[in-house]
Parts: sequence; C-alpha cells; structure tokens
Amino acid sequence: MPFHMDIMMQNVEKMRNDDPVRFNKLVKEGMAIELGIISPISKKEKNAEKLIAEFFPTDPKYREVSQGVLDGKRKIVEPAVKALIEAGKDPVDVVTNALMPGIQVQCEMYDLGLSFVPEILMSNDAMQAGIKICQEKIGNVPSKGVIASFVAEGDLHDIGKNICAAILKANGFTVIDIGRDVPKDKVLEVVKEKKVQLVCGSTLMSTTKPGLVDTALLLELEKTGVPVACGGAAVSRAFVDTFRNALYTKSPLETVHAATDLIAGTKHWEDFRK
Ligand code: B12
Repeated sequence: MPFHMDIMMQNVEKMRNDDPVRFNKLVKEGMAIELGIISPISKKEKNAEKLIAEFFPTDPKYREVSQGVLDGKRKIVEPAVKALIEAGKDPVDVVTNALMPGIQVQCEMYDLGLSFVPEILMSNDAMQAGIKICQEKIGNVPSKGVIASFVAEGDLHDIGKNICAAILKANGFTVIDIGRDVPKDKVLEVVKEKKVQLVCGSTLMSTTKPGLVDTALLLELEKTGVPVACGGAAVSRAFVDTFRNALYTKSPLETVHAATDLIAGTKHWEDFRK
C-alpha cells in the first residue's frame, strides 16, 4: 500500500510540474484536498503575516472585524460589526468579507500548527457573535423556502456549515439546523416533520463522506422529493456526481442560487450535472 501511495504522489508531483492548469483545477474542485496533497512547499512558505495579506480585506473597518475574529475577541468584533451595519453596510457583505476572513486565517494557521483548538473555538465564538448582529439586522423577511442543514455522521466540523446557514438565512430562507454528526435517519425525520424543501449537507473529512451519499439516497428511497446540496472541503463535484439525488455547490452563495432554482421548481438536481 505505501508503495502505491508513493507512485500516486510521484504522478501528482509530475502533474503539478507538467500540467499546472489541470493541477490547479483539481485543487479548486477539492480533489487535492480530498487526497491530502495540497502542496507541502506552499505550506512551508506560509506564515501568519502572509495569510493575513492573502485573506484580509483592505478596508480598515472591515479589517478590524477580521482581526477581532482572528484574535478571538468578541468585545472588539461586536461593536465593530454594529458600526458597519449602522453605516449601512450589507449584512451578507459583512459576514463574507469582514467576519469570514478572520476564521479562514485562524483555520489555515491551525492547519500549519501555528494555532490550536482553543484559538479556533475563540475565533468561532467571536465570529458567531458578529453573525448574530448581522442576522438581527436582516430581521423577519417572508421565507423563500425551508432548508435543513447538517454535517455528516461522525464529523464535528461545523464552522463552514454555520457560515453557509447564516448566508442562506440572510438571503431569506428558513434554515433548520440539524447540527453536526447527524445520522441519515435523523435528517429524514426532520425533512418529513418540518416540510423541508432542500437539505444542505457538508463534511470536511474523507472518512465521513459516505454519510452524504447515504442521506441523499435515503431521501430518494423514501420519496421525499428533497435533494441534498453537498459542500465542504472534503467534497468535490466529481464525488457528488457519483450518487443520485444530490448536487455539488462549492460556496454558500452558489447554494443560495441553487436553492432559489430548486425550491421554485425551475431546476431539478439532475440539471446541476450538465
Ligand atoms: C477547525 C478544524 C477543526 C476543529 C473543528 C471545530 C468546529 N466546530 O468545526 C477541531 C479542532 C475540533 C477539529 C477536529 C478534528 N479535525 Co479538523 N480541521 C479544522 C480545520 C483547521 C479548519 C476547518 C474549518 O472550519 N475551516 C473554515 C471553514 C469556514 O471552511 P470550510 O468548512 O471549508 O467551509 C467553507 C466551504 O467548504 C464551504 N462549505 C462548508 N460547509 C458547506 C456546506 C454547504 C452545503 C456548502 C454549499 C458549502 C459549505 O463554505 C465555507 C465558507 O467558504 C481543517 C483544515 C483546513 N484548513 O481546512 C481541519 C481538518 C478538516 N480536520 C481534520 C481532521 C483529521 C480532524 C480530526 C480527526 C483531528 C484529530 N486527529 O483529532 C478531528 C475530527 C473530529 C471529528 N470527529 O470531526 C482534517 C480532515 C482530513 C480529511 N480530509 O479527512 C483537516 C482537513 C486537517 C488536515 N489537513 O488534516 N478540526
């Protein structure tokens, strides 16, 4: 087995050198992350300063929020987000371009061994406090449809799912959060009880990907008519195209567009395969 892995890694290295366009395409679609082969060279070159330069916004007021999230400082984030909202900034823009960069840098640093679990949790807490203020601003708008959101069984990574749910809510959908580490039967139960129109499922680990397959197939077998929009770092279009009743949406905003079409009935999950 290690022998085969060596050959695979050699081929991947060859592809990176000979065909960088194809290699970058695989990285973008999550394939390289899935295989655990994101460039070790680029990892070595990264540090907090470079990550901040890569992810942080240039606007100083937005930057203050990102830095507050990175530092895990709810007391900085809350007033800074309030000030942006009071200045008339779009709450979705604040989530995407002020709050998210902070958690992105923290997560990259964790991955490099430059930060640890407590820092992740504090940054998440600070980000959630900011998201809450943005959601309060949006208030109660007529619902565009009911979406249930979950993380696959065995997986505890829910930061991305929560961001995705916040952006769907901000765009007028009612989102039922089923939580993380969710078995397929629980998803089915919620779909039936709450008249759910679309399920959003995510996973960040290769080992828990089957949970998405099983859930999509169970919802089809039970004739719910509800597909699963799948996302998260371990999920790629190539993977989702291998099973029925599911579609791949790369980003929360792509999910908003897909949800609008699916719930309006102008598109079916199969249309996302073309
Ligand atoms: C934070 C983190 C943790 C935190 C999770 C805290 C939490 N409440 O979520 C903690 C420390 C608890 C943790 C634990 C573990 N982790 Co971890 N973790 C990460 C880390 C650093 C960041 C993930 C993250 O939150 N990113 C930030 C968010 C915003 O990004 P995101 O989730 O990708 O979401 C974006 C998109 O993917 C998308 N998206 C996300 N969800 C959805 C859903 C839909 C529907 C859509 C459309 C889009 C979408 O939109 C988001 C915004 O752009 C990653 C490495 C990395 N850099 O990605 C490892 C990583 C995911 N962890 C990993 C592992 C192995 C583990 C552990 C097993 C470690 C261990 N040995 O204990 C445990 C797992 C425990 C379990 N059973 O789940 C591996 C998974 C490897 C793999 N491919 O299988 C990774 C990739 C690290 C690595 N390089 O090895 N982890």
